[in-house]
Amino acid sequence: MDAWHVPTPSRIPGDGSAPLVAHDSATGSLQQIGPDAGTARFYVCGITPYDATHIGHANTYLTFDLLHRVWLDRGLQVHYVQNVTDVDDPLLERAERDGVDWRVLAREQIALFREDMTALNVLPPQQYPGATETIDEVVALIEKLRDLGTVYRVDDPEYPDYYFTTLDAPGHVALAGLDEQAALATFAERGGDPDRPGKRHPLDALVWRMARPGEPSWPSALGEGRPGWHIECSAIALDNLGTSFDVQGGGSDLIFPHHEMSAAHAHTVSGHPFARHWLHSGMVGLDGEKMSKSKGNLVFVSRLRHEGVDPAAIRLALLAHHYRDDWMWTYSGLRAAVDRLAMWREAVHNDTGLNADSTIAEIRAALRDDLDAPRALAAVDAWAGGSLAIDSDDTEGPGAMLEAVDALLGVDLRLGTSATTALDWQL
Ligand code: 5CA
Ligand code: ZN
Repeated sequence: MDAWHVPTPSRIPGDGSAPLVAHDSATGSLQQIGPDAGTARFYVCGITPYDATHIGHANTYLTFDLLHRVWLDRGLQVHYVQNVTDVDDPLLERAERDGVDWRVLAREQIALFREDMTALNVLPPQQYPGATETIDEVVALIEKLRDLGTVYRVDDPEYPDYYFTTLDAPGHVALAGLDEQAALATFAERGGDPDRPGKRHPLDALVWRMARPGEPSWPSALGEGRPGWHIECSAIALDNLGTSFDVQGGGSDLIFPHHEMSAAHAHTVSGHPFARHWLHSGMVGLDGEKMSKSKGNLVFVSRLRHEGVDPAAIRLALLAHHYRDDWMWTYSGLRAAVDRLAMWREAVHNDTGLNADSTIAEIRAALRDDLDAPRALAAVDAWAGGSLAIDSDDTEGPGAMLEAVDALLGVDLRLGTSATTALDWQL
């Protein structure tokens, strides 16, 4: 399906060649992320289209937008793929609860997500496929895994679903490093079915679910059914990016089982590592708990936008936190971002301004150091404060900083782009 449109930023002057070092979840250490020349390839797990786009989602896609912008600043080509889980149990359950057609729910939520991503100035993926558009690729992948002896059918005469032998598969790597007890508990919490009778091992992952009455299904050589969740991302990434692409990304709630299982499917079938590195963003919460669809403690980007909050302020409120931290959304944080945005705008539109070169170099350095956005923001704060304080003709205009903040941080400092007020209801 179509993604959304945000223009690729123009290259800014100065030296952007330094590599990016970031925390790789697979090794637990800082690693160089991306090649030194050519094309950087990455896959980020997209939404399951209901309750979108909440601030936690936005934080995750913004994290990978920073990665994207650093790669572009290095002069690399970037190949970015994101999926949409447009058929899966949670989506079907929500559609059933609300008495709407699951396809209509998905379509509306994807449209809203596109609007939110555009407003937040998040650069789009080149491919944006849905699970429902990838059925043939999923089926072909499962058939190959079955030929390798790593997929079997559960012993259930009514619904002999297909499962992947996670722990025994040659391409399984313990990405999350969990012991079996912890893995079982997390698997059960995050959509797994450890207790399903007929499985060979409780951690085996569903790859093809046979059709049930009232559920969507597709005819296939495996029988009429629909894809499991993890195999969807393996198939979409392999099909569009090939093997051993630079990064698989998502929120830290996806490390296990989702990323470990997707990687195991793909590695087993190809004999090559799925991704070279895994990056994960922290979880955003509200009132002391992780923001999640199941708890319903959600703050929506679209609601804030409709209340008149400038999307650039939402972006700054998120960038004020390091991407790996877990943190709680607060309206005082949003207020601080609104104030910061106003100060930055005033500084870039001042007739005078400090030379921006060293600040731009510091933004670049901060982002290359494990995507340290708070450090980059502090550098711009210092520049803006200094620029507003001086009264001298011996200065430069605002152009360089305006372009750098747009290209590297994705924050639009042009005047009159949208409202920055209307927060009084919460503050
Ligand atoms: N469709 C799957 C991935 S294939 C999925 O997890 N969808 S989702 O809608 O539940 O989440 C979309 C993305 O937002 C995922 O990368 C997830 O890790 C991230 N995410 C979900 N909740 C939060 C949160 N509270 N804070 C930060 N990121 C979150
Ligand atoms: Zn995924």
